[in-house]
Amino acid sequence: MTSKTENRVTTSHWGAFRILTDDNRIVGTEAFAPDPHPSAIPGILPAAVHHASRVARPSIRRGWLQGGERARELRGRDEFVELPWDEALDITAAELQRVIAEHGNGSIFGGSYGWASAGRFHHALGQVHRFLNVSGGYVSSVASYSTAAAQAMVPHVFGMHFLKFMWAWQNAWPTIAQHTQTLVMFGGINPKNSQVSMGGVTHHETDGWFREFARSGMRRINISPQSTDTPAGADWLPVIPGTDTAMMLGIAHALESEDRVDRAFIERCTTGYDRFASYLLGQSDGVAKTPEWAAEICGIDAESIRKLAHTMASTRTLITVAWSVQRAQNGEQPFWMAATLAAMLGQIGLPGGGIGYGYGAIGGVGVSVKRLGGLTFPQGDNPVTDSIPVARIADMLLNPGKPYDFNGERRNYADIRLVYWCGGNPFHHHQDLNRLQQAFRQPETVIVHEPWWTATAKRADIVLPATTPYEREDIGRAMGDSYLFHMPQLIDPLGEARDDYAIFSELARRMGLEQEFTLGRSSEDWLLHLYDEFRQLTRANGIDLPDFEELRRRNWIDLPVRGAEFAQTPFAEFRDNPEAAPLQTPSGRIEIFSETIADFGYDECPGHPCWRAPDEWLGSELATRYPLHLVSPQPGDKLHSQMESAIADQPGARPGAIEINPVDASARELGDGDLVTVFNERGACRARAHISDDIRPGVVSLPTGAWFDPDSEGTDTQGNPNVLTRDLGTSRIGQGSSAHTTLVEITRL
Ligand SMILES: Nc1nc2c(c(=O)[nH]1)N[C@H]1C(S)=C(S)[C@@H](COP(=O)(O)OP(=O)(O)OC[C@H]3O[C@@H](n4cnc5c(=O)[nH]c(N)nc54)[C@H](O)[C@@H]3O)O[C@H]1N2
Ligand SMILES: Nc1nc2c(c(=O)[nH]1)N[C@H]1C(S)=C(S)[C@@H](COP(=O)(O)OP(=O)(O)OC[C@H]3O[C@@H](n4cnc5c(=O)[nH]c(N)nc54)[C@H](O)[C@@H]3O)O[C@H]1N2
Ligand SMILES: [Mo]
Repeated sequence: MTSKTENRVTTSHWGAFRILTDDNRIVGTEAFAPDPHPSAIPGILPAAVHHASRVARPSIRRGWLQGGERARELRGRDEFVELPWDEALDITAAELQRVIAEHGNGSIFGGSYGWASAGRFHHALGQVHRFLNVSGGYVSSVASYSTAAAQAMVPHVFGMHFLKFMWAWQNAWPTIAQHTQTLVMFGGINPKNSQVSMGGVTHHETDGWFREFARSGMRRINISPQSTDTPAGADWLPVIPGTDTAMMLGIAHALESEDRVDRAFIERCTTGYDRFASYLLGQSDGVAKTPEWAAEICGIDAESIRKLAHTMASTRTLITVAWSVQRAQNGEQPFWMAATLAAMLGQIGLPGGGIGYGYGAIGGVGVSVKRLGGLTFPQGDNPVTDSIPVARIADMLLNPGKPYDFNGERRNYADIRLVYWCGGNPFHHHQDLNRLQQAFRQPETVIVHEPWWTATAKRADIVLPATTPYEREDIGRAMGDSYLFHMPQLIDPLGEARDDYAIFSELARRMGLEQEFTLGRSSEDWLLHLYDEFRQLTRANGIDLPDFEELRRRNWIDLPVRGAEFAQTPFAEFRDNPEAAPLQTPSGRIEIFSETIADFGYDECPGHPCWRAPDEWLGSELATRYPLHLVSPQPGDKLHSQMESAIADQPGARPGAIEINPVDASARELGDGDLVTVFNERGACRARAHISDDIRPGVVSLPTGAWFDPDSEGTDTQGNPNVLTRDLGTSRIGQGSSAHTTLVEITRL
């Protein structure tokens, strides 16, 4: 590396930006000119990349080096010994070999969930999975914290993978702008979240589209505990968290009892409506799900529910549901019920009508691009077939061998001896962190690659310092985006940091697997190889790309794959002729009743969508002790826990701000900015009160993102909501994270 580079553009999960360097340091960032609404997130980058919290050298925990059962108890409290790379790699490779020899590859957990960083080759998860695959395999994890309940439920209802639905079967923004008259948003469409997309979003479009919707007079209805969940100007129906399904049932009842259901669509394109209707009308359980019934539960009055039903039935309506709504106990239900409601309106398959999931959750959803695929680092095959639903990590570590149910299957948790994490921060992302801390004391060894001393790195045994994207060369390219980026190396690696690929290549060599892992390729060889494959793919699509040297020179290329001409109307063919273009469900139609699900025999989820009161919500017994519902959305100023140490340095930033309604604040004699303790039976954290009318009474909001850092009493000092959230699966269908099902109390410090 030369000590000075020209200022080049790179990309990230939060979009492209220009990096200014001086003397091997990142000194600033600038917006990428073609982006109409660039994210402010890169502003923190210079401070974060060079922060004192970077892992400087390979580090191994003293108690682990000394060995012995009881040393595990010290995990998280012990000190680390810095070692030269060669020694640390020898120790790591030998430990992997020992565990494999003594317990088999089925005792290694390599699910390693997390967002890591953008870049197609140096993607930490792809790297660790390929490495563990060539080493004989690992217990993996399926689905995501984002959408596990949806990933289990949507295939039962629509006969396709949720990710396929999300990327290829949704109305694009231009279609919505042209045709939708009423946009009904459960959980909102949040511009703070659409800053981000996996692998990047170059044109931040959401705000622009919402300005357009406002200009055209589209009705926008934000059904959410926070008014800020949708760009300003929408009507706000401040629903009680966890009760969307009840509200949807109230709307459905109004449609059914006033004969506004599209019977022809129901007849032609769905199955099982009658059995659902018998529940809706109370014939099967004696409770009619009237708007009045719903109002009692969801906190939105019956008149508003009826009015909304009329509007939806008389205008082109798109119902959207945010992912957050399914990150709750029985989170499968609002996704199923919203589909049922859309089917009752009969607009599925019409442009700008029907149902959509996850608009705004990430920036790429709704963008009209031709999706090309390609540029994937091959992970190989995993000889171990065992996996867990991703959010069941603590359950698995605490309960080896124990049976559990998942989407109709009975499985048993593996007996895990070694955990390998690369590109994620479970002590930020998992629920009930005190429980996770116990769980992380179970395995014999925890290995982490990290650029920073995160809460997870601090709770590992072996910590290997990884580079950030600015310290290596890569290619950037994302779903829902038209751009291709060369991501140049801008500075030398910090400290002794190495690329994940370099670390795994060295471990593979020590384990006699170098050729299998690298295929004899250097990083640069891989980049050339992946790019070459991509060029062939684009050529087959009529797009000629320059060679890699030229891509390096140009820095970025906007591929001709974005524009209104790539927008499609999802389900149009199916709607026209369901016999000729059936869905891949057992019935070939939208399943309002699913025999498959009914046969699972789960009482929390019969064969049709239903309302089941969660264990924790404002209507539950527990609310007498913990009367505030905690929602824990994504942070607006960053991505999850990334670059947290630099954020935490900013005056007043930590502990994080918890939003609270003036009514609840005054009942607790809280002033704006007061330091508070937020607590329940699972744990406690500090926070700073932020009093606001933008949140409904009875609900408080504390974003994720802080690094868990408990004081001697166990109270997290930074404001990480996950010391409070519950660690139970959404249901036996999805077994997803139910972070939003959480009650708390707040006191002034
Ligand atoms: N309460 C509550 N909790 C939640 C949620 C919620 O709504 N409420 N949301 C959940 C969701 S949807 C998600 S996706 C998760 C997000 O949780 P995570 O994806 O675990 O969060 P990140 O902070 O993005 O973690 C990525 C880590 O990878 C590291 N990293 C970056 N680049 C590299 C690299 O090149 N190599 C290596 N080795 N490491 C790298 C970063 O420093 C960071 O520590 O949180 C979940 N947790
Ligand atoms: N800036 C930024 N953007 C991000 C991320 C980030 O870390 N930073 N993370 C990305 C990731 S990984 C994901 S998965 C997505 C997540 O995208 P989402 O899941 O859509 O977003 P959240 O921010 O978790 O929650 C959005 C809102 O849902 C509301 N909500 C909570 N519970 C309920 C409920 O029961 N009913 C209703 N109606 N509303 C409810 C809350 O008021 C909350 O503000 O965001 C992505 N975008
Ligand atoms: Mo996510």
